[in-house]
Amino acid sequence: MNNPTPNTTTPTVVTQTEGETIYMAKQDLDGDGKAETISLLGFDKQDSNQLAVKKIKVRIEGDGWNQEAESVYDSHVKPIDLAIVDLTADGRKEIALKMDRGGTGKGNVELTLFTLLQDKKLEEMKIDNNRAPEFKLRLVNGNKYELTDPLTGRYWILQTDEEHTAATGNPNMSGQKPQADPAHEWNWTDADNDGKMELVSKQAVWMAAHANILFDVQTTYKWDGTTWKPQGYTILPSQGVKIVN
Ligand SMILES: [Ca+2]
Ligand SMILES: [Ca+2]
Repeated sequence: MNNPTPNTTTPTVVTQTEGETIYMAKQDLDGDGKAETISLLGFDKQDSNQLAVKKIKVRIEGDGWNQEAESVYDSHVKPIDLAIVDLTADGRKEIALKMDRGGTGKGNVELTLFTLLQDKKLEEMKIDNNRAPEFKLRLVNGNKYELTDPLTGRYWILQTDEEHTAATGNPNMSGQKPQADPAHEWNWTDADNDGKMELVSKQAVWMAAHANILFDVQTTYKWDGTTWKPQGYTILPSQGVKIVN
């Protein structure tokens, strides 16, 4: 095994910043009764005082596993929660990481998922969450608004109190498109009791910069065997806002 290819140029070894171990655990991920070792490594730390990283690597070793997968972020993120849970109901556990991106208002939390494939492979699992809800808002009368999801045609009648109405810049809200912030919360639950987990995100929705948040939109994603697909929305009104229909 020594010097298998003499006379060739010695390959340049690129020294990478060694990742810092953030988390290590032994758990049976693939459901065969034998434990794997799971390591979570962080790269490109912001400074030495806080664990804000720009890249995360998950490594699985033992029980026939020797796999790595990574997730790269465009800004520094802090891991705030890690769960090992079978989200797709296939007997193999996913690794779910909640990452704090900072930000103003209610904050910005990103969910990063890694999944085990049948052939002892590990890969990052993407969430199809690029479509922020494109609601439309129409003044009905006074401080009542009709909120519509153009994709499904579903609508809600929102009523704002006077204080809230002033803060949102009424009457200019009518006909405008509400803005949705990135998710500030991610969770998973078997909401419809079908034995499979759904992912649930919450995003703050507002009309004018520095104005009050009108409501949180809660989006439920279902695993369809290939991807996480948004299934529908729930409106969670802020203080000073009611759903009246
Ligand atoms: Ca195992
Ligand atoms: Ca699974």
